[in-house]
Amino acid sequence: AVNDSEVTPFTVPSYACQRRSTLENHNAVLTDALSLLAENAELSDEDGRGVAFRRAAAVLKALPSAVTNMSQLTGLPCLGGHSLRVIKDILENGTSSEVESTKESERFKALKVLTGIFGVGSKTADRWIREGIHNLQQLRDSGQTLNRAQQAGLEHYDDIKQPVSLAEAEAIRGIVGRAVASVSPEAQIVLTGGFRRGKLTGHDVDFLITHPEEGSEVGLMPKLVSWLESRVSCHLQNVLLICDVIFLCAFQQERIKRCEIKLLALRCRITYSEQDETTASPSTTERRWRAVRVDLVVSPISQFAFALLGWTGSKLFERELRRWAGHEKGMSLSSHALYDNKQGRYIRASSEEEIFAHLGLEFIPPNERNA
Ligand code: TTP
Ligand code: MN
Ligand code: MN
Ligand code: MN
Repeated sequence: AVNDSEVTPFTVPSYACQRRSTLENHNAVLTDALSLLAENAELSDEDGRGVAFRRAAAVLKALPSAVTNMSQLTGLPCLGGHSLRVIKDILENGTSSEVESTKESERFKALKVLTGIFGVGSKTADRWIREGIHNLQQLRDSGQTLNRAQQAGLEHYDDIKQPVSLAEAEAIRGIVGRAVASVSPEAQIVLTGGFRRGKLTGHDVDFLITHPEEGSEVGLMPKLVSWLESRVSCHLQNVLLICDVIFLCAFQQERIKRCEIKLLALRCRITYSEQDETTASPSTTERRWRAVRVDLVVSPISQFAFALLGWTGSKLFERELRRWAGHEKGMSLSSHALYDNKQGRYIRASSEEEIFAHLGLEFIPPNERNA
């Protein structure tokens, strides 16, 4: 047994954007538990509590080794009483009774299933639960009016739930890239979100599109979506991808900010033709059709660096960057701009590195933003 006096407490800076968080996590049991409580709080519209659990989990993710003793946590930031009780419970008993009872609660299970439908948020799910709807079958039988997004979300529920692999993301990158090139040859496209941070799976595929000439990005999104809607098929290296847009939701055009966002799902059939090494003849692995969630963002080049930083995530890393900017630097950071509140002016930046420098932060590369 380790004597308390021999334990060296860990130290980490208090903002997640000051830390390097890789995908390696030595405290997954603890962070899974805290993340579940965060999710439950968020689904119950208790965002403050949700963030507190997310911050606590992020501190544990940043530790260089597994926590074995509560005294190692002395002086660490963002660990409130509630999070510490959960950690203590797990270190002492192997599980946390609060986490276990939350996981098993009918309400949590129903909220998870219902908000898993694209286009259904916690408010709608809560209303349905109060009307006795706890699962997809009860929803189908209830005669509730669903909007188009929700209907499609319900229809493709299993596909949308299934994680997207890196290979699928790259195949979709190929087809969206071809679509972009054909509607605007000079436009550029980058993969953002979790895949840019080095994750091997995701719940969707996120793309950011821009044009080197300011203003030439205007009108690109509708053309791009029409191209995708026209049910195209194309061969890209060893991948045949047939896609059409099966639903297009939550269209958001921020006119003033000159940035367009579309959340959609593509129906994809990805056929990998691999050279069979033993027989030297091509063998084909065909996948069935599936729906994949895709987020498309078009940004003017003047905002590109801010959009790239804002859409790479993680969500907590982004939140912490904005908190740092506001609380420590008197600045407002968004996916469009950085504003200096004291000087009353916008600060330009053409790369992520420049934004970190303006914020007085050491540059953290995407694969270390997995807070
Ligand atoms: P997500 O796609 O939700 O998350 P992810 O890619 O990190 O994880 P997963 O692999 O599960 O898909 O969000 C990607 C980033 O986009 C994240 O940093 C949050 C950010 N974002 C929005 O989701 N909505 C917005 O309106 C803006 C401006 C940014
Ligand atoms: Mn994503
Ligand atoms: Mn996610
Ligand atoms: Mn996304």
